[in-house]
Amino acid sequence: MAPVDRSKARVVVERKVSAGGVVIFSKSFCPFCTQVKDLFKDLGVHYEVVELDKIENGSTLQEALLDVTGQKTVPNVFVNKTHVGGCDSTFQARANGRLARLLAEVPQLADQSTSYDYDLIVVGGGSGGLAASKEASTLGKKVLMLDFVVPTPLGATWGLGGTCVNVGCIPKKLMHQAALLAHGMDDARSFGWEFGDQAKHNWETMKNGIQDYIHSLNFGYRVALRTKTVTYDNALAKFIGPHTIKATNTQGVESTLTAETFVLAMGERPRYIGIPGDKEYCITSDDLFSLSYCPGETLVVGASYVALECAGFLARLGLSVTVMIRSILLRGFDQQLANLIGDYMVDHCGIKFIRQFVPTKVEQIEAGTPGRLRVFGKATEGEETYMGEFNTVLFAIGRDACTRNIGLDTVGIKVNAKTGKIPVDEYERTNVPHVYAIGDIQEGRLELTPVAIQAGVLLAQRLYGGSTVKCDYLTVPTTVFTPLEYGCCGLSEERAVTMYGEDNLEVYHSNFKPLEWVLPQREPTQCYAKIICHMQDDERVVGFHFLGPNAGEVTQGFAVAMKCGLTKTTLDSTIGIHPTCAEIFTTLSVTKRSGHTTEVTGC
Ligand code: FAD
Ligand code: NA7
Repeated sequence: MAPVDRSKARVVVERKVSAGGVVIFSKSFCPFCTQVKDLFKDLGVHYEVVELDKIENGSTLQEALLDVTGQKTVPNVFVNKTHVGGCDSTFQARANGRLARLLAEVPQLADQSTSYDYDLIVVGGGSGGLAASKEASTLGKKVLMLDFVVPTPLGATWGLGGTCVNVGCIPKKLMHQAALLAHGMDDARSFGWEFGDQAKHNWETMKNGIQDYIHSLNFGYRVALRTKTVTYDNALAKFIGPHTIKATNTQGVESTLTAETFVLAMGERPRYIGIPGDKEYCITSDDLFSLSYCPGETLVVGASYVALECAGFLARLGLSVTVMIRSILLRGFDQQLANLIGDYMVDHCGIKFIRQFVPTKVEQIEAGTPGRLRVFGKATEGEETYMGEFNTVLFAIGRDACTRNIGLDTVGIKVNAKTGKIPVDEYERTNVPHVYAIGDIQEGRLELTPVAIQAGVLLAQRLYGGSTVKCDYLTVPTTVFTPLEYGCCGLSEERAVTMYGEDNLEVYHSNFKPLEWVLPQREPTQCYAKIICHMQDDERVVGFHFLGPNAGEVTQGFAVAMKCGLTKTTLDSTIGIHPTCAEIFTTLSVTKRSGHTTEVTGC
């Protein structure tokens, strides 16, 4: 470079900066400059460096930098034409996400897609991650999926497939089935079956059968990924740059991988309450389904669906079960139905409820399989008190999104500080343009397997298949697999009243008696059906609630109808299938407003 005066040097500086990208004015011997260069290297970001001590006009350029930026020292860093500053400012920008945002706007980085290792890296191999990976690969993209399970405090771990397959829906439904069989055996005698007095349940046989099935699913997912040519690595992912991930495998071996686009699908893990003894002696659903011994007398802490489902099947397997409830049952669900479920669990399953209590301390009396634990608790407004002895304490008090300590701040991805969830828009976009989030880590969305799968498939189709179809998060059906199952779709009565006002709603309801219950003489008042209709909208069904056998099977079809705009008139004109439980919805005539009885009459 020929000698220049200060004003010309200023033009040189401005021209370099206006070219965009990352420009570092540096001195080759300066350790702070080295730190900044290393940072961009780690981030996998290309940068242009001007070593002021190595060029003829270095000192004049440094004067010009002072004119342009007010900073004379080096390093002096610009990203995408924006002045970032020196070493401290650059690291600060990295920590607070400003750097990630600026880098995301650098066009030349986006253009470097061919130099990335993968088109797409998916973090998490559960319901959402598997679906997105396979679909993206089918659409011709080079995909890497990373999945890693951090063992529970008691050491439980599992294979590919995420929560649903290993420690969620699948083992839960199979244990629920074991419980239903117990009930079926009680009923069988009324239908003429004769067998010995004592039916005995073997936990180990059930657990082994379920675990064998899960292992076959783990294997099936690996094969499916191979068939779809998705590269799979059993490794923990951590962002170290906007497009760069460090993957640490089970042997502790690290690799650095880059991709143009990322889909985050890390799911959630059970929360611990943070009282003495919780992590040492207590279990969560992550431990329960692979527990090598029968849990014995169990205290379940929590009142949401995971807590009540586990309490339900353990009780029906013959165990003494107590549920400690902080406030209400099934927050977010229709409270009338939630309380009917609770009544049934107490009256017909022998489950004890301790209401308005929280645990404060768990002590081990003796180790064993199971051992014995002493539990202390307190009324939500009271002093600590001794609650009793149990073999097992199961916490089901919510789940935390796996979004912490994995470098999301490095990329500048916004996370709700309170919930740990990632806010996304209707296209599953995070605040960082090339990073998407699906499944349980999304803020404000239903935490259900089919929701994660649907979002994953549709996202891949939009990214790589030219589709514009978005995931419809409304009117999602679900079922709580408590001993008496509860299926619902749309709004709870409370929510409907808040949204539309009580006067604008007509609620139709009825008890019903499954024919299968007649011979065993089970009480007819327990099963219940309710629909909530919006009067001004042609009595459109905005809430559907079913408490009875096979609730999932019943609810699924009605959910389809609701998507098609189901109205009360359509239900009335539909001919039922007799004799079934679901037919009750074709004959609902009693409104809540009327106050008339909902008792079952006739067949
Ligand atoms: P997950 O399936 O949780 O998968 C996330 C994966 O990412 C995990 O394997 C995790 O270990 C991995 N991971 C996390 N961090 C990293 C990282 N940094 N690097 C690499 N890998 C990482 N839903 C239903 O629809 N029906 C049910 O009946 C039902 N029952 C349930 C019962 C229980 C007891 C529980 C706990 C859940 C249940 N669910 C049910 C919910 C369902 O399991 C979840 O909604 C679903 O699994 C969410 O899928 P996901 O892809 O978001 O996450
Ligand atoms: P949820 O749905 O978050 O519910 C948590 C339950 O635990 C709920 O009943 C809470 O009572 C109770 N809770 C929360 N914190 C405490 C403390 N500190 N002490 C006592 N009780 C407490 O959690 P789940 O695990 O059942 O399900 C989470 C997701 O996992 C679900 O959506 C599925 O996708 C699977 P509260 O009503 O707040 O008083």
